[in-house]
Amino acid sequence: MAIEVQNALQSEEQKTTATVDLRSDTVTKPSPEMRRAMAEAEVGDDVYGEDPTVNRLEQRAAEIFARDAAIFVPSGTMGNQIAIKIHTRPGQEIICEERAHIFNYEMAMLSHFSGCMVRPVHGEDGVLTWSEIKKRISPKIYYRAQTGMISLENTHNMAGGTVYPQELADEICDQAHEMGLPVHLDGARIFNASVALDRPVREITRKFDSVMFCLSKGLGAPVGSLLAGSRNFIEQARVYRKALGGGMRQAGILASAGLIALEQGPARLHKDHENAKFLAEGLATIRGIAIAAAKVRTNILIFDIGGTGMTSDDMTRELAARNILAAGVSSQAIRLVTHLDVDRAACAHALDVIRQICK
Ligand code: TLP
Repeated sequence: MAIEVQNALQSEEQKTTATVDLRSDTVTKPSPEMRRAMAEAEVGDDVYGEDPTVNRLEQRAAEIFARDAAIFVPSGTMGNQIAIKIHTRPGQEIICEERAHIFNYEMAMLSHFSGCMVRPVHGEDGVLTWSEIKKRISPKIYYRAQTGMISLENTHNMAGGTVYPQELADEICDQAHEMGLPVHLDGARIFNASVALDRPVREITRKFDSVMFCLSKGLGAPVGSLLAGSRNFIEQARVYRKALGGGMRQAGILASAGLIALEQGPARLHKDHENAKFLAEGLATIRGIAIAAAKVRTNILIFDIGGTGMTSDDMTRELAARNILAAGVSSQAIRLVTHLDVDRAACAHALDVIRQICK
């Protein structure tokens, strides 16, 4: 067969093969049920507190997390940054793991908006222990910047979706509170942690002063996150959300999809975890790829491709040309995230393509 014809056929085949998007669980599209709910949502002006659907979502989130109150925010970033603003004063330090989202992917907003600095700590698999944190807490001396808060991330995204052992998280909260330090939880994927630990979110988050979680990741909503905490904390959060331009008016259209995500999303996350495990175990058998498959417990996996001789740019480009989308997280590491729009067959296909590319 002439090369041109072969190429044309190949590219035709590529066009017809559905794209498998493993870049993030943020890429999910709203289900038909969500779209219907959005079209029919009862709405009002949420800046006046008059959107019944937003109010219902906030109430349900507060109930599920056993908190006084919760507030709907457009993004996880805004939820985290509002919490940081409330917990700290300018000139203070925030202790978090060195790969934390608040430190690396939130546009240095904790310095810009809250006037704080990060005191990063390395934790094996992204998990901090009190003994490591304790060493980084500033002594109470007037000429040292004071520690303002601690922030943990569960699951830990850039450590590969790792889960906090509950006793470690509890100990950090208890000890920090003894010293008068608040602890925030970046729980963007806390429902994934809850499934992995087989414990309800209210239980695994109860000692934190504030919790942010996302509807728009594994739970499948198109937009939105919630910040939960005490009544006083949420009252302050409302002020800062408005200040940041997050007062969203008839946001019930978004909250209606969020309610479906919150009520129905968690029950299917175990499938994403099984698919991630399947991918990790498959990847571990490919020469040149290194991954600790046994550590993959939720929907994120990060693998090293140093042994293939390719950079992550090379590999993601090769994959994209075959309709598999993956994200490079460093020059030699690639992240895959499973979610409700990729099933087992799609994962098996992605694995085959990666295997071919590595040959
Ligand atoms: N994470 C995104 C990217 O920003 C990296 C992703 O694709 O995983 N906390 C954690 C742990 C997150 O992973 C993210 C988003 C956020 C906060 C921020 O959420 P959004 O994107 O809604 O601002």
